[in-house]
Amino acid sequence: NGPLCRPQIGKLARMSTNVSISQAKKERDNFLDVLPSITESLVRSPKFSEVPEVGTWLKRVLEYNLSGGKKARGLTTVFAYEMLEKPENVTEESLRLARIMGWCVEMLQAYLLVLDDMMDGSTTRRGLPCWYRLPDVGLGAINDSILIYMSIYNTLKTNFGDRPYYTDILEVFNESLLNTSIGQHLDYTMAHRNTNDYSLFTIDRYSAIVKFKTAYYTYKLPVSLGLYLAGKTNAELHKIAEDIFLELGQFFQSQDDYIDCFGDESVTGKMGTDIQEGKCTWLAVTALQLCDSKQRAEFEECYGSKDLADVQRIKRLYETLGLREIYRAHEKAAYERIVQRAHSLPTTESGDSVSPALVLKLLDMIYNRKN
Ligand code: DMA
Ligand code: MG
Ligand code: MG
Ligand code: MG
Repeated sequence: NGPLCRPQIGKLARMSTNVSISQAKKERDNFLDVLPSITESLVRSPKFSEVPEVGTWLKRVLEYNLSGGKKARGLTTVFAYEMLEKPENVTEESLRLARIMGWCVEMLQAYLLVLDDMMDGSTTRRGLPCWYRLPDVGLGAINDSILIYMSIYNTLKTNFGDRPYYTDILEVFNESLLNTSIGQHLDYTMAHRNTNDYSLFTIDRYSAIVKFKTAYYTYKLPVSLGLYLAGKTNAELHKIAEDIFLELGQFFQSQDDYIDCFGDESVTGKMGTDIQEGKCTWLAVTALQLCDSKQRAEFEECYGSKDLADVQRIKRLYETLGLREIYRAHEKAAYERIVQRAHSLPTTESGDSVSPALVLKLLDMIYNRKN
């Protein structure tokens, strides 16, 4: 067992583990407690009194697609607010609003996942069938995603409509969705090119895809929302946050790619499809960098095939190339780089900055994650 197999990191996480596990559970429970009132308010909208069956349907759509999962993005919103706000302004009421904002990010995530699972040919999500796979849903899932999407804006209007930062938060949601759809377009088209030419599977291309499809809505959005909730509107400050959190988001997606292939389905709750779909993933790009010509030919022959034997051959190739260990080393290096950056964040002209503790907390939340 060399140093690659046993990285001496994650110390930050371990040092405070016992306190933070119960704290994390408490915050998660507090977060979950807010959802029923949000759903109730959406379903009770006068709009549905004419067509109550649609209100009942929306309730089912929201309950199914907002349950399970890590709630990473929703909790990130709450933590960002808590750690960026002046301590004297953090009250039960301000936290309740931050949690509602967190649920709006979770609704954006649910909206994206309903569509993502259709585009990726996925079968399971959070331990259940993907929404579109339910017999009474099917392609109606496309319209259901619109119902989820509109629930974000209804919830924002109800709870934040009279706040001075209302337009800012609408814009940051819109910008995040545009960025995600740019990334999802790149992700989808890279995988559906009907060619065995993998010269486009480069690390630069990969970085662009994951920055757009994941990093913006997973980190930049929640942190920007936390800043707005704390009354911080300075564009320079939002840019400082964006720079560091986009890196964290790219790291997050490389983990997701690893888990898709090497994760335990009973823990991840989703069956991987990246190899079958021919996705431009961290594993595929790294494998192509390491392959000799014979291995490259095998990759070209098997990648993007739904045939189980082909999928197994790609997995064996990944093993032969030592991708598990290389990934561990990548995860360690990415972790250390982000820790270092967190300690040397720039400040705005007025001397404001993002707290390093927030970066470290969010990093520790995902380091070594298995789901
Ligand atoms: C995640 O990509 C990106 C979005 C916008 C949902 P993915 O398809 O790898 O996610 P998952 O592995 O959860 O399906
Ligand atoms: Mg997917
Ligand atoms: Mg996808
Ligand atoms: Mg994935």
